[in-house]
Amino acid sequence: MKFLIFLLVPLILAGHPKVKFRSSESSSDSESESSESNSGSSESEESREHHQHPKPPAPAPKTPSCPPNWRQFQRSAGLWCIQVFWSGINRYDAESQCQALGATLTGFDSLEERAYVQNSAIPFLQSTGIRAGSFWIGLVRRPSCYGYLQSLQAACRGSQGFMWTDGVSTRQDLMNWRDGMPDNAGGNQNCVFMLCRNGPVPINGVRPERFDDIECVNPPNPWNADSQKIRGYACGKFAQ
Ligand SMILES: [Ca+2]
Repeated sequence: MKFLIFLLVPLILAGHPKVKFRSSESSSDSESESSESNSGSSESEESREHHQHPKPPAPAPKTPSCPPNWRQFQRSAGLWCIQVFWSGINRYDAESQCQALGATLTGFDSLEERAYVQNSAIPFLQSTGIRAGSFWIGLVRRPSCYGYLQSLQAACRGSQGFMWTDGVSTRQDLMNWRDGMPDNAGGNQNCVFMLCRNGPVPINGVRPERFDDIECVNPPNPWNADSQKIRGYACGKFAQ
């Protein structure tokens, strides 16, 4: 009988829920220990890897700036760079030259930008003995205002008929027309240049920073030949 009890007690205990529970708890503990031990091993691998291949320091954020010889201006959309070039080319070629430099013919977002183009012209005019000349800028007639009769429509009169082409400038009040302009004389004056001069006294009515609407290619020089002659163009682009 004692022998039977000795055999039965372990069998009963094995079927007891408490025994099963403890067995499961113990298994869970061992899994958890195993998982912790794995995680510890993974950390040490990472740290070993870190020692073997140190990450390079993150580069400092680059502050946008203008290339040498480009003057920078703060626009609300970002830092804008302007440079004036000397050449008697037509408006389309001037735009291509600007684009080759990652720029475009510049419009104006401030009085300072406009004055800068005029002032940049002075050394060139002084060095050549020319008293006045004209420079392409990023301003054209709106296509909906092409043609002499169309340009007389109310929506096309004065500055309303023109748009800046640099993709940023919007201010109509900076369109500084020469007296009597824009006039679309001949009905094909779809581009605009800015008159620049060397010297404080108006020369044949040419005042600095004044605009005239003019043919985009081979503009005629009916009078004031020097002032009407294309001497250059002004490019603009965002600082990088
Ligand atoms: Ca004109």
